Amino acid sequence: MRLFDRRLYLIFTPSLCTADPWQTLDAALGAGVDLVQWRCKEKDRAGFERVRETCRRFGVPLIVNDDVMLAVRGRAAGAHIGQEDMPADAARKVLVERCLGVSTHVPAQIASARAAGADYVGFGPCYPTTTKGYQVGKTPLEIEAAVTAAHLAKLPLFAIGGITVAQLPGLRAQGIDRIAVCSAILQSEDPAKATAALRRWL
Ligand code: TZP
Ligand code: MG
Repeated sequence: MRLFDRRLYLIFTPSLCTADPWQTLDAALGAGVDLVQWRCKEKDRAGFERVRETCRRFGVPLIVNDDVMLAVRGRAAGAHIGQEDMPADAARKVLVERCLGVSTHVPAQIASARAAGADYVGFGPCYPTTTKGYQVGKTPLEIEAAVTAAHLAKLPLFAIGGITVAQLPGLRAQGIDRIAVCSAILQSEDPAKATAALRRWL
């Protein structure tokens, strides 16, 4: 699946939501989130089906974090894996035509993800974030090198990690036009307003 037109990726993690997760998801989708990842470390089939139904209602693709088999059996648009998860080439074989996303942390991993059959990459953490306990982000030069690597690999790149609207001018200047976020939306007092504020830059 081609994701070149997707810009604002919500890593939907119910346990991180300040308010009701389902109201938060509805608000975010209504305000411009155009790609959603189901990231839930416990097995929650009912939650998965609810997020799938919600995404379908908004016409937005759903990607499953880590669980490649759930993505296939649950007829999601695809799966997202990290460097420590199932190898990307093995995930590619299981997913067949479904979308494969890979987390990358250094530019060299972007070409490897492409070689393994990834459809897009996440790159980060761009900024320190308590969400995953990263204390150090990337330098502007590292971000620009990742943008170049993604361009050469012809892969969409989503910047991730500690991204708020305050970083968007700088990120745009470094060539970033896609972002993935958790807390900027899930922990906002007004998720629709937060989403719209991010969306204005993308
Ligand atoms: N992968 C790299 S950083 C990160 C993930 C899942 C956390 C993103 O969350 P936030 O709250 O947008 O920093
Ligand atoms: Mg993972």
